[in-house]
Formats: sequence, structure tokens, C-alpha cells
Amino acid sequence: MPTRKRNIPARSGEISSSSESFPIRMLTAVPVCDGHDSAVTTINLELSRAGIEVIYLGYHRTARDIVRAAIQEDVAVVGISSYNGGHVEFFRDVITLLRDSGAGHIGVLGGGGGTISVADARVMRRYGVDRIFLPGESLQAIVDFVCEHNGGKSRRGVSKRLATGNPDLALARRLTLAENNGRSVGSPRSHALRVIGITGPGGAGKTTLIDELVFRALQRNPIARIGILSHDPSIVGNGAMLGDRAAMIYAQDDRVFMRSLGTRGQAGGMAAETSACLAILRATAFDLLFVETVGIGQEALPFESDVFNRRVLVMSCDYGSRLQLQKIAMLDVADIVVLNKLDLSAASAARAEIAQRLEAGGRNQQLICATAKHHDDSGVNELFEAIA
Ligand code: B12
Repeated sequence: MPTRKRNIPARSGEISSSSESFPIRMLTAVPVCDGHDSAVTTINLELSRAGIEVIYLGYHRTARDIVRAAIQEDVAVVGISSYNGGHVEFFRDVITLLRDSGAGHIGVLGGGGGTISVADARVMRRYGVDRIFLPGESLQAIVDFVCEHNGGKSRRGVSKRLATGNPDLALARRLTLAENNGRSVGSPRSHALRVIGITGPGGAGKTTLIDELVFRALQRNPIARIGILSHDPSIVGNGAMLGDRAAMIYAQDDRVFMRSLGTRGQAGGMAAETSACLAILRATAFDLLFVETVGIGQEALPFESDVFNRRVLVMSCDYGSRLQLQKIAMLDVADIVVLNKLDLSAASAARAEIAQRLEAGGRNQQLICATAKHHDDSGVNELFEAIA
């Protein structure tokens, strides 16, 4: 697995001489007013198979969205796929914003098929783009460049900014340290925030639901800060495609701090270092913290620690027969069960079956029916009131 070696700050503001290896983290995105996402999707897959942890932000993203995410995810490099023109200005905006935010150490590269000419690529290189890949260059060449250059920029100078500069950058670096070494540096006490665990099988709509809850939380309290710790599976023995950000709209906000974690071989819904990361986030001044698991199976019980104020299981009607419901362990411990995708035809039967299953358990759990993809859905409103 290609890894990066870099200095690790031993304490906020310091750099140790340790040179442990861990996966390269890279953010990829498509600019605003551009829906050409098939090239970047292919490239994401190749990068993650090569051992890189790719955080995919999706398409139609502003320079500010890209820079905010790159800082929060503590990536080494940003890759932009740009086909609809305006690339000379757009890449420049990203580089300027990164530098202005104290994150000039993050590299920037990309491509754009028939749109970015050789002459444009030369101009972009002059103002700081590490590399523009042109049509015909192989995916392996992209992988090799990212691995060789670690994003093309050194990490020097980052420690100074940890002490004085951008707080998101410092928090992101502490999370990296915790994720790589299990050390939760600089988290002496926890704030009285609410921690909500959201789990459920893959495709049940967990990410969309969290995004809608974030929207309501931002609306309800104009100064609230919200944290999201989101898990996606790593490819066995390889990198990861961390794609939850691509499904988020409202979480692209300066008052939201989101971090994506690959499971790096850990089964059960979260990563080995999740608790170390959680300790850091709980010591940060967030009002609400969401923890999203990977898509779980029947036996998973991901929220066993007592830091969770509410454990929410999100399901759709896709669970199979009534008998299958008996086997889902989370149905016994969730505080709230959300039956999502109420617009599907099988939903009313599922509602009755799940209600019966919960009643038989006798734990007085709440069942909420929702269609998270609908704006202002009454079920999501009910869930928000229940957790907030
Ligand atoms: C496929 C395609 C589409 C598909 C997109 C499907 C999708 N979901 O992505 C569809 C048919 C939907 C489409 C729609 C449109 N398209 Co179109 N599309 C293309 C096309 C033919 C190929 C792009 C592609 O995916 N190539 C595959 C990639 C893998 O190959 P590559 O580009 O050579 O990739 C290399 C490098 O660029 C680099 N690279 C690329 N991205 C990245 C990212 C990273 C991180 C890195 C490291 C490297 C890298 O890596 C590769 C190395 O080999 C291009 C033509 C072209 N030659 O670029 C037009 C093109 C981009 N489209 C064009 C247009 C105009 C449109 C539409 C506006 C058409 C319309 N009127 O509706 C819409 C806009 C859609 C939107 N919402 O933005 C124009 C843009 C013109 C411009 N900018 O001035 C082009 C150039 C066609 C043309 N000659 O007119 N399009």
C-alpha cells in the first residue's frame, strides 16, 4: 500500500521526529456548474485501489467548498476534474483560498480532457498547479504522480499554523494524529454537546438524513456549530473511497466540520480509532455531533460506548421477510428506529412489521417514518425534535 511519510506533531504546535507511514489522503471534486463526473469517478476508483484514501466531494462544488473540505479532511492533495471551462480562474481561486486559509501545503492537480489546453495547463502550472493531466495519459501515471509527490508540496510550516492559525486546520491535524496513532492529543475535557449515532444498512439513506438534520440544526440556532464523523469501508488491504460528502448539500457550510474515516480493516461499523477521534471532537465546541457508521449487517452494535445520547437505526423496507427483522440486533438497542423511503410501495407493510417487532421487544423505542429526500419532510422534522 503506498503510504506517505511525514512529520507528526507530538503536541499542538510541535513536530516530532516520528516518521510513521499511513495512507495518503486526497480530496477530489468537480467545479461549480459542471456535471462531468464520470472521469473523476473512474480516477477515484483507481486511486483507492492503489491504497490512497480518496474523499470525494462530488460535482457542482465551489472553490470554497473544496478548500473547506480539504482542510477538514487534512488531505495532502486536491484533484479537480474540470470540463465546462473557467478552469484557469477556478484552480487559481482554489490555490489562493488554500493559501489564505493557511493551507498552502496542500497540493492541487487535475485534468479536463478536451477542455484544458496545453497552453492553459502551462499558465496554471505557473501559478501553482502541481500538474494537469492531458488526454491519453494513463490512470497509472496519475497514481504514480500522487504517490511520488505526496501531493507535490512538503508539510513544512504546518506546525506553526497549528498554534496560531486556522482552528479547523489544527483540529483536522489532531484527528489525523488520532486516526493514525490512536492518540487523542489536546482533548482535556468534553463539552456538553449531544452526540447522535446514526447507523443502518447501506443504501438506507443515512447520509441524506444527516444532511437534512444538519439543515434544521443550522436553521434552528444561527450560531450552532455541528460536527460530523462519517465512516466508509476501506477496500480490503487497500485505500478507500470516502464518498459521504458527495451526498451532502447543507453540510457544506462554514459552521459544519465534517471528517471522513475509512474503516482500515475494522469490522462492526466504525474504525479502530473512532473513539480517539470522538474524544477530540467532544472536546471541541460543537453543539451537536453526528457519528455515521458504514452500512451495517444484522449483528452489528456499533454504539456500545456511553458517549451517545441517541442511537438511531435507519432502515428502508428492503430488509426481506418479517423473519429477517428478528435477526437485526440494532432493533433491540436503538433508541429511535427510522423507516426511511416511505414513498416506496412496500413501506406500509414494513411499518406494521417493524412496529410489531419493537412492541414485542417492550423497550418503548420510538418508530419514525420518513422520506429524507423530500424537503421539509414531516418524519425528518419529528426526528429532529426527538434528537435536538
Ligand atoms: C462524457 C461527456 C459528457 C457526458 C458526461 C457524463 C458524466 N456524468 O460525466 C454527458 C453526455 C452527460 C455530457 C454532457 C455535457 N457536455 Co460533455 N463531454 C463529455 C466528453 C465526451 C468526455 C469527458 C470524459 O468523461 N472523458 C473521459 C476522461 C477519463 O478522459 P480525459 O478527459 O481524456 O481524462 C484525462 C485527463 O483529462 C485527466 N483528468 C480528468 N479529470 C481528472 C481529475 C483528476 C483528479 C486528475 C488527476 C486527472 C483528471 O485524466 C485523464 C488522463 O487520461 C467531453 C469531450 C472531451 N474530450 O473532453 C465532452 C465535453 C466536456 N462536454 C461538453 C459539453 C458542452 C457538454 C454539455 C454542456 C452539452 C449540453 N449542451 O448539454 C453537457 C454539460 C453537462 C453538465 N451537467 O455539466 C464540452 C465542453 C466544452 C467547453 N468546456 O467549452 C466537451 C469538451 C465536448 C465538446 N468538445 O464540445 N458530456
